[in-house]
Amino acid sequence: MDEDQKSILLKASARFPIPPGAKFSYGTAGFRADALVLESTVYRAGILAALRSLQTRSVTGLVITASHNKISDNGVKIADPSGGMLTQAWEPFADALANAADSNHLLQLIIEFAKKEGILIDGHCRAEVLLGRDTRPSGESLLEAAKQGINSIVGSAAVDMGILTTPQLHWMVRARNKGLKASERDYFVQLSSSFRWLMNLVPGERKVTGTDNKLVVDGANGVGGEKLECLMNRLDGLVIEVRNTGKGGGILNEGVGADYVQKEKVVPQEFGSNDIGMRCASLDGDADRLVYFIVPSVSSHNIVLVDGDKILSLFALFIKEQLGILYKGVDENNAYKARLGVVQTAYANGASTDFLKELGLEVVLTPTGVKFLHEKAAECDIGIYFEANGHGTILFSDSFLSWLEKRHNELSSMSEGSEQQKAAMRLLAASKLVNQAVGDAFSGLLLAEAILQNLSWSINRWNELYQDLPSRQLKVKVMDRTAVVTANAETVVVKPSGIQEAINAETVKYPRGRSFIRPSGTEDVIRVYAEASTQEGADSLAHSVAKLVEQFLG
Ligand code: NG1
Ligand code: ZN
Repeated sequence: MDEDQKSILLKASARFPIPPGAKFSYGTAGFRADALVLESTVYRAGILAALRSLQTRSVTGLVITASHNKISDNGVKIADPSGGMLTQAWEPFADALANAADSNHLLQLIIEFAKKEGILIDGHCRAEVLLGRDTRPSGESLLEAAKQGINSIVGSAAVDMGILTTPQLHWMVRARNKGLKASERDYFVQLSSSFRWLMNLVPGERKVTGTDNKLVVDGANGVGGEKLECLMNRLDGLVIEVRNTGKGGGILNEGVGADYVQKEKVVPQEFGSNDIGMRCASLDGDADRLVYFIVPSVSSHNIVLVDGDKILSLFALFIKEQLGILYKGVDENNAYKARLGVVQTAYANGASTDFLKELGLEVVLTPTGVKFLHEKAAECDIGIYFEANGHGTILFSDSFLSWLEKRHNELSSMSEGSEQQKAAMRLLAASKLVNQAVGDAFSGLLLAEAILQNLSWSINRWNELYQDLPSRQLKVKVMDRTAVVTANAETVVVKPSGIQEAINAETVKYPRGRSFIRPSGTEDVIRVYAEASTQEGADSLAHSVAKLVEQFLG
């Protein structure tokens, strides 16, 4: 690194001192904290995104969002050249950068890391980072900090893509590195055209009109609400009414949004008796999560939740059915043996895992955080992953897609209009519709809608795929959440010693009881999950386990 570069870094970073006593961790999905303490972290994340771009000679991304967290929080995460999350190998460096005590330490860290990773910071190689942010009021100034971080590495360009959903930014990074069109308009065109393609394959007698093609969406008063309004104008065969767009004075994620609906299982604001029986859905604050719900009656504030597990089950069922049609009568030796797999976390409802296994699917559990699920799903030809909270997508391998395209062309010339050819088309259209960079509430929503219409299913029929086991989630504030260490995809606590045995002793008291604890990666709490054959049982088990957490860690 030459002297000019050193002095640029020292001068610029001095403008973003780390707040006294602060400790940052890259966590489940990037850095998150109260927006007031985040400037230095975002500035440093800008440097990191530029270095990753230099190393890979590809475009990277940086998004300013705190997703489902409260409006006063914010966060920053990096998109790798694939469009997925930052490679886990760089997370320790991200932590070290964010916590460097001053400009000199920061410079030293960068020099050492660049040497170790073989990154040439000489001003000759170009780096490019795409930037996006959600609608939080703190977003604009934090984005400025990110730009200054990127510009502190000579030869780097920060390209501000404006206000975007998190999945839009990831999609753009992926598209840019694949040499494809990557504007916001291109994103909307890809989603709406592949949706139209799938809808054109709905059997004639099943085409629905009227209220059945209407969906009411809770936009969480965030970026998703306003972007969905742009997307819906391009859609045929689906009427969307968006509420909680953020324009009506509601507050981001407050009494609204996918996290609130999934965790509290109650009607979000602006929904009520007029929506009884309607197909409703909620996005989270940056539109990478999606859950569906039904308002069952006037008397109750509770909803019937159709969560990420049920979205995954619907997708798995549909893909399996289409593959079955496609392979019918095909000589086994000539068919491409596509490996279809599903990935969940310990938060998946036990009834969903049973259902998927009964379908004959391979189910894998990973720790919480889509970076882990995505990695596992990518090992399959068709890998479907979802967290119960509605974050997930479907990944198609390149080799499967090239076989599918070839097969589709053969079928089109031999038996145009046959069921097999249509199945190939549906799978191709689905692969173009789903966001293969990260989970995306919009592409998930369009695929769910198209599948429901292809199957001619109501949301009630979908909900009846299986009955969720009653569950309860609680949070416990403790002195030091890092004192809890887990293993086996977070299903077992190995530290502090003795607590797992105590949890087991509680769990066996409940029919179909299951419970686990883990430290949150995005909030300063220990999360408790419990499941049992009755709601009273799940509640009581969760409270007993929460007490154990207080006893062992309080
Ligand atoms: P933490 O706070 O680590 O539990 C939460 C979600 C994750 C994931 C991240 C990122 C739950 C129980 N946890 O993580 O699944 O979505 O946020 O947004 O929903
Ligand atoms: Zn989110």
